Amino acid sequence: MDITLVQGDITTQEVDAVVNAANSSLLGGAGVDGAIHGRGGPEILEECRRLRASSHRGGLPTGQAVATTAGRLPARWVIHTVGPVYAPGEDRSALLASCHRESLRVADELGARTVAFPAISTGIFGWPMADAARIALETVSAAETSVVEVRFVLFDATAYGTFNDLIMKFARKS
Ligand code: AR6
Repeated sequence: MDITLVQGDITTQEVDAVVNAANSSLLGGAGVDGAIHGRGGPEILEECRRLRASSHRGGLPTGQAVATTAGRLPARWVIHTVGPVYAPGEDRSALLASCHRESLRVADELGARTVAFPAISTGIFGWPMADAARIALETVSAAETSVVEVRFVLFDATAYGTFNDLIMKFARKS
């Protein structure tokens, strides 16, 4: 699997699936979630509401993932996952790793070969970028998946730089 990095907006990515940093309600929010629903249009929310009325009555638990249409986005699917809120006194890294693993598992079920991830939990949920980048890159590199490209889409130059520095370190070690 290739791991690639781009700086930009995840809603413009031409990939099979984009991962949404959602919340348990699945009914939208700010940040990436707001951008995906805003640009993808109402079909995504309609499908989220159907999930809430059927398989996901209690919402989507942290660390899990579920797919919907991508509406008007260039992608075919949105894979919604719920990252953990950062808590300095508690190690929630396993949940952040699980978001990445579960999103790739759902991608495999869909037959998605190219998947774009945002830096889950690093915005409103407050996770420090360098630590989130390490967890994301380690988890994705170790995943057994048929996905051929995982593209991390970083919103700003600082986030891009943080991911890029880590990728370089990984490359030097291997
Ligand atoms: N494309 C790529 N990255 C983006 C974009 C974009 N269009 N917009 C923001 N980012 P966040 P979280 C970056 O807050 O921390 C929502 O309300 C952003 O700079 O979107 O997991 C949900 O409904 C940051 O680095 O997600 C939840 O309630 C990263 O994406 C909550 O926020 C993630 O920031 C989830 O919080």
